[in-house]
Amino acid sequence: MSTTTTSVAAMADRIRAGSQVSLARGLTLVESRSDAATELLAEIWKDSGRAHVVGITGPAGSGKSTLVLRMAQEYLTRGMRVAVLAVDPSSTYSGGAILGDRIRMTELAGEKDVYIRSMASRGATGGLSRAVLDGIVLLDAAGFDVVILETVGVGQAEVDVISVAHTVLVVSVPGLGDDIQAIKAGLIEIADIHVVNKADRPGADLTVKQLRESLRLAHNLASKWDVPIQKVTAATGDGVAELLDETAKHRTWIGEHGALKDIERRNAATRIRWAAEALMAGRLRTGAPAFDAAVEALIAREEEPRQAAARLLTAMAVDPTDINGRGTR
Ligand SMILES: Nc1nc2c(ncn2[C@@H]2O[C@H](COP(=O)(O)OP(=O)(O)OP(=O)(O)O)[C@@H](O)[C@H]2O)c(=O)[nH]1
Ligand SMILES: [Mg+2]
Repeated sequence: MSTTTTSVAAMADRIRAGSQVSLARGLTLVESRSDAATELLAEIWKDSGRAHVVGITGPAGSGKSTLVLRMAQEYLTRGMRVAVLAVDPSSTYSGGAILGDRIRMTELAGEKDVYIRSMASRGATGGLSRAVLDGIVLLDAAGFDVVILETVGVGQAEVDVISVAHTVLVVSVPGLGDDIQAIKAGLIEIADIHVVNKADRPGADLTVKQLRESLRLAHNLASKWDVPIQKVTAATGDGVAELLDETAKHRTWIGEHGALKDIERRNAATRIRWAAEALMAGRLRTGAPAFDAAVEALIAREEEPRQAAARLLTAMAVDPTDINGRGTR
């Protein structure tokens, strides 16, 4: 066993035992997509799969972070451990936004049962959501009952991120114009629960009414889950306990109606596909000896491209250190 392997095993033990310092280090490894991250994930995979993953999305400034903080407080009150992964929409997260999150986070600082972390949504290599998916595995294995993902609902990448969640909350706010932002952003379909935040402002009831109307129009007969619309005021915490009740109800419902298995299958398929693609990308690149040999064989007309590809894929010996997909070897 290499020194790295030994220390990774020790790190996995400390993460399982609830060390936030080790968890933070593990998440940093996962973000850097290092070989050690691949070893850590292999160690810890079997300990994951217990947490309720809750996604929160909605327009910028709709109060998602404030709401997440309130939810975390409420989960604590209920004796549950909660982790938050805030996924920003681009690698250029504004300093102000991070500062804003930090200030609100200090209210929960020092709580051993709460862990809050920001992650860039896209790495330099576009390896975004992989790090987020892997991050969820670490948080899950660390024993958090609930893992909340916060992301701005702006594009497909963010919708992809949020779709790994078991329960998706879509946040709207009153008075941002005639249209409901969730409808404009194409978020109506992905919501398991609609949240109308800033209910202290005028127009909240109108927003609820408009959402109810569009839900009726978009009604999916295949799904029997009746999407609730919950008014909250994250600023004061009003409605947050009810929102947690609805969220728990949804988790129970998907467990009883087979939807949980569907989500797990979809996520497992995504994970395998990504891992396989990363593995192949690492092998099928200029500089990899077998690949370069195949290139020469093609030029010499000794092999046809499909034959060469099939031979390369068949010959692929699985080297787990290639799986992290950095594509640097
Ligand atoms: N009036 C009112 N303001 C709120 C409420 N909840 C949040 N806000 C305010 O809305 C602003 C944005 O809140 P955030 O929690 O940062 O919103 P966000 O959706 O996380 O924003 P981004 O992460 O930048 O997309 C802040 O000034 C909050 O104080 C609420 O219930 N009522
Ligand atoms: Mg936020």
